[in-house]
Amino acid sequence: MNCDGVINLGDINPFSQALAFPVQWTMTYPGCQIQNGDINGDGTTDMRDINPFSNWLSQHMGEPCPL
Ligand SMILES: [Ca+2]
Repeated sequence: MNCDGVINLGDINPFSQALAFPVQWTMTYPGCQIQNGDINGDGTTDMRDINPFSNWLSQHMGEPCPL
């Protein structure tokens, strides 16, 4: 969610920011796609992605970001 190319703890705050303040997130991470946070694949990055994000993060920690 911070577009540094790696899945790690550094994505947690940007993910939270994307949910709460998507416009601010877009300005903070220009060029990043907010859809990166659509972990459950329903087409929207929202509160329903929190638990999937947490699970996904723990399963893929340290891996290259797929997006
Ligand atoms: Ca979603």
